[in-house]
Amino acid sequence: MAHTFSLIDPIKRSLIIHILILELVILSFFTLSAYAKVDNLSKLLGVEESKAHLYEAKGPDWTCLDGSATIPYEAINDDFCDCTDGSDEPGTSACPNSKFYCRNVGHISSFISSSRVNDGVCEPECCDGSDEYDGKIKCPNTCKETNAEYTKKLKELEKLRTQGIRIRKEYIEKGRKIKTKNAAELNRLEIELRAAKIRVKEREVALKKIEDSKPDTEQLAPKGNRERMKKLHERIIALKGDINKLHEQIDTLLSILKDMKNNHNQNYHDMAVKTAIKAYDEFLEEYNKDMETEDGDEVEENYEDNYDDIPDKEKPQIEEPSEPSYQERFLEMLWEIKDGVLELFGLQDHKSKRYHSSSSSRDTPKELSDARDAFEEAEQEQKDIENHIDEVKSKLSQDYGLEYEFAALDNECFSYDSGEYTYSLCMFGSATQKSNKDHSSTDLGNFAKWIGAESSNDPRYYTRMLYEDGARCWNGPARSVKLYLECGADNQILSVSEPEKCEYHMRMISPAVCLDHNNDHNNHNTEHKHDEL
Ligand code: MAN
Repeated sequence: MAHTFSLIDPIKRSLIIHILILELVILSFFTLSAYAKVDNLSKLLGVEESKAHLYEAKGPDWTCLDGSATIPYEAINDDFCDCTDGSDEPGTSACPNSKFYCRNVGHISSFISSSRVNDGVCEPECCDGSDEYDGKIKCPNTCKETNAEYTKKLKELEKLRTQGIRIRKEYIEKGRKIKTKNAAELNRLEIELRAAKIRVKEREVALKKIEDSKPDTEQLAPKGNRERMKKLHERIIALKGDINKLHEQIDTLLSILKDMKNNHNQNYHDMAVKTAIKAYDEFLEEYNKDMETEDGDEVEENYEDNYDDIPDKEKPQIEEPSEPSYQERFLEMLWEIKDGVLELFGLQDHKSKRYHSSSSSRDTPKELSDARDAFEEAEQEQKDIENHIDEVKSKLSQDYGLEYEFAALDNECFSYDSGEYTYSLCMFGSATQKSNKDHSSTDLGNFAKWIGAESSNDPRYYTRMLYEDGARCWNGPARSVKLYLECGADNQILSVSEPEKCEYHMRMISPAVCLDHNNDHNNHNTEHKHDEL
């Protein structure tokens, strides 16, 4: 090689030497500037643009952003955690609490936990691939594609929002009509109520007049006895049906308690469970004894027959009821047990209709009984109107949202199948959880209030509903539901979870919450808001 080189003429040789020197100078210049660049970059690795100035070298030392320590400037991003806030290691995974910033040029920048830096996984949040820079794997820059997909999704969402806004306007219109209709209905009912009250008064006077003109003895005509017997007979058959139903319900409750006794966790010394099992054992002993002797107390089968077919002499004699009979007391007791047990298990949503002996079917002459019926009918009419008025008033006082948009959804029910349960929720009504296995239903509560924000002037106020006072949880609170509403083109429950025992969260989309931000009209201070009727 040296030999070959020596053969080149001196001018050419000197030219080659100059070129080589020049190349060396250029190369070392670029190498040095690249080093400087890498070095500078490495200090800024994982730092967001707005905080870059905090990482500028202002001397040999650098102070952690929380002031917890002063370290050599070189120690930034040296893969060793020096600051308690992790601010010295924004670009490495050395500090457990620091965040790595992905610039994601061409898409939206984001942060990931620094522990995910150089972990061998291309994080989807870092479409620029900057989270994996140690060379172990290569993450391609997908920001262009990610952004195109994101923009497409945004457009679809925007389309749904536009649809939602349009439907919400329809809801508002519907709400306005419902409000007007209810107000008119209330007016009409109040007029009807005045007329009904007059009718009651009139019929009361007419009845009194007839009652005053009849001697007491006439009020118990023998011919009425047959009627009364017939009614009693029908009543006994109905009561027998009630008894059978109660037996079935007692059997259901006993099987629930039996399951609890057999399947409860014996290692978990829950006093409430132990007490319940003890009470169950005691009850069972008494109950079995009662059941053995019960056969004799059965209502005779021939009561099922048509009363008119029973020969007169076999018909029981009528006596005026004084003290409640054994049967009445027994039934009363059974109803109380049933109410108590159902209440204990949170299954009681309304008080059962109790058996009450009635004296309204006294034997009366036709004129008197007609007058009494007419009076009772008028009284019932008045009560019905009053109940109807209460219903309409409660609807009129319901908070149906910023622009009455939720009135259109009043009593609309939606459900969601989670696999184990089917959840149902009726707007402004009740929520339930139904087992997909045994179809037993659990009350999750009734609508109580809006809880999206402190004040109803805040637009978020009408984005969250609370349903409460559901069936009590075993050793826990009464069940309740928080319904989170998001804008969507239709009404749909998207998910149900139970983050705390017996406290359920439902996510739902609805056009009712699609506010048109370009239109001030549906911002908080609207003219329609809560105008009193
Ligand atoms: C039932 C359901 C559950 C709830 C438990 C509490 O199984 O209502 O959602 O967690 O009761 O015991």
